[in-house]
Amino acid sequence: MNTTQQNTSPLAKNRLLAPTLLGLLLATAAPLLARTHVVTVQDNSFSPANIVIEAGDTVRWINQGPGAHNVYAVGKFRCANGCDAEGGDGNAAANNWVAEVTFRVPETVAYECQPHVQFGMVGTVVVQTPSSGTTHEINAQPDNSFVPDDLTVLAGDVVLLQNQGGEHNFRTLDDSLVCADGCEGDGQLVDTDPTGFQWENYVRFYEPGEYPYHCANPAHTSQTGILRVLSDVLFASDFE
Ligand SMILES: [Cu+2]
Repeated sequence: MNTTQQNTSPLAKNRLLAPTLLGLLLATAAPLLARTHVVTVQDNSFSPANIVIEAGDTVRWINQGPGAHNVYAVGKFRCANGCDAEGGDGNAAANNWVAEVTFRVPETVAYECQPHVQFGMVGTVVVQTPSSGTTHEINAQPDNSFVPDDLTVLAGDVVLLQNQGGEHNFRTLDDSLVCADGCEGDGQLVDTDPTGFQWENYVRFYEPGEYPYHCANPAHTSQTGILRVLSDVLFASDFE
């Protein structure tokens, strides 16, 4: 999914800048890049066992064994060599697997390693409402529209996609982002088909570009919109 994971691409734009300015930009951009949080998995604990993130962030578990471990949250995800929800193998395994789950909703998620829960191998992910950067909203409406249907944000900003009523989803033209009750590619059990559930998803957009989107409900063919993500280093072109 190219909307949340390409954290390194903004750096490429900075390559030609003077070192001092580059350092300044990197220092400024650093909080926007720290959107993947690493948890080490090792006999028989998670480290850190409790992690606080913002909705839209990703947790990456890295298994260092040597026992066979996995990460499992009832009704949400089960991952080791990939996540079950996406055709991966969530069975506990001893190899050096790396698994990622993205969280879209403020909530506290408790998880465990299935074979070692009785040894206290448990953890929590505390997902908070995003407070860094600016948060915008796109609302799927009961009248089968999106409000606003033309939104401009800066790279690094958050957009709260939410359903205010009616059977909707949110789907970009290039399928890079498909969301309803969760978003595709998050590693979680999600339902991305149009639904009347009052879904909400926080999405942080890193990649500048234009993202036309629509609701995939066949009865809502005119329910469309466009999201424009501007580079947050526009002035960099003056130095190249
Ligand atoms: Cu719709």
